Amino acid sequence: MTTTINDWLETAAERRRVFTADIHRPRYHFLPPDGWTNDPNGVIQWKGEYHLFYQHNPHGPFWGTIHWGHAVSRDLIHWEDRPIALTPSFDGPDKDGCFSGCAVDDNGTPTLVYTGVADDRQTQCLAMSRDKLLTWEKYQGNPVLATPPEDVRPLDFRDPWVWREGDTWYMVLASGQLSGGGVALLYRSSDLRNWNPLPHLLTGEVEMTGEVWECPNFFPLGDKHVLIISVWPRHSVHFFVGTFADERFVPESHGVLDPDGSLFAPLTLNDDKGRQLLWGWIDEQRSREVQQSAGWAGVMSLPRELSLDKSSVHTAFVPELQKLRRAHTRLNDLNIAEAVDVEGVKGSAFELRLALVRGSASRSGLILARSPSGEEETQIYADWEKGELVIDRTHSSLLSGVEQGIQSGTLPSAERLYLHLYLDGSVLELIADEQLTLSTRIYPSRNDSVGIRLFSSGGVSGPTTLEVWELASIWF
Ligand code: DQQ
Repeated sequence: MTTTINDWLETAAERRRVFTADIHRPRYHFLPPDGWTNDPNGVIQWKGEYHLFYQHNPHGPFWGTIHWGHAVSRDLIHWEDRPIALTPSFDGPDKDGCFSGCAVDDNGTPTLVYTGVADDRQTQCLAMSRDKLLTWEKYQGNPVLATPPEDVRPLDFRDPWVWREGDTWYMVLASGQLSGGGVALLYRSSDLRNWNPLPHLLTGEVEMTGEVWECPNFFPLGDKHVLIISVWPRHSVHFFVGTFADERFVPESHGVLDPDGSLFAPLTLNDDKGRQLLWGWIDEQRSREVQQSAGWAGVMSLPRELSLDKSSVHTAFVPELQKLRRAHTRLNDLNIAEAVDVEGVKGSAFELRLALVRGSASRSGLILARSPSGEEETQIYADWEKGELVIDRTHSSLLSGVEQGIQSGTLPSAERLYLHLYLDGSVLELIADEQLTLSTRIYPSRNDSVGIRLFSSGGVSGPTTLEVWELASIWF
């Protein structure tokens, strides 16, 4: 078995090396060696190691023939590939795809709970590992839950989220109500194999949270419970904070994660440090043709830690990421009257922290991935008058077939901005004041689109502190 794994690792490394010169491919985010990925699946800690599974098409960089890929990490940052965990079984209840789900510890047996798709029917299936999560055997009695309730859309019945309380297993599934609006379904079991329905955990209204929900997460955070759902087809992520008692969830507040952003279908894990960690799928923002010629598509977000501030979910990048820091630049007490080049810092794989006071400016912020004469650049700024944090990709790329829109979210403060940002090739993730997260993709065409600037307009912003660290690759 050891030889097999080593062979696999070598092959995976070779497949990764093919992309060494691809300036859009991330260097310190996790993504499969090649092909397609979408949702994170089954994140679990086992004997101290983090296991990340993910929706994967090994046959090409497009959604289809959905498998579960697998990777392992000891430190949350460096990942080692593992062989594919789940492959659709010819003639099985998952013959058309192994859709999203979770991983649980069933009295010492690692167990995946996932949605099998066959002829458009979605049912819930199990797979177990007897060799430390390396290979997976599907349960002979699959599917373990086959029939959706009568009041939901019969072809949307997926993405199990499972946890245990005492001797009882609970499962939340996502669907849409026939009467309109998403729904989180709740089930109970004593053995993971026989499931009984309970009253729906939560229903939504179409206008607010769309028609169909996907990928539910339900977990305690602080003294509350949080339900996270992803909305299809609008691709937005919502959270509800409330109380859970006597198998009933009463939401008290609602918010959006990554408004307008590329992050979707997040999955969380409560790790052995007691942290609720979150990974999401960051999708491509370029045409299928361009994805096809790139040879890869989709990437996992960096891990983030969730916390609760009153009734709001806050997010922060995990401190383990600091391991990747290399060359460091710090600029203190700057007053920014117009555009200022940040000398000596260049690149497309860095971490940046910006603390900025509004002053008299109407807009202030950063320009990244800028070519020397500004043909390509991405602006990230506080529009103080509108109260928005904006990512403007209008001039991010001279290429065709890539999205170039403007994304924005509500500024947490009217007077100051504290920005924590990671750029990694085409992946841009930022968190403002732990409250607003925005994730997006940029695809500059030029190798020299690597400049950084600070700017303000309509007045002077300051004092400003900027710190930038070049970051190491996690692969070679
Ligand atoms: N992706 C999976 C589904 C899930 C959707 C299929 C969310 O299980 O609902 O690839 O992106």
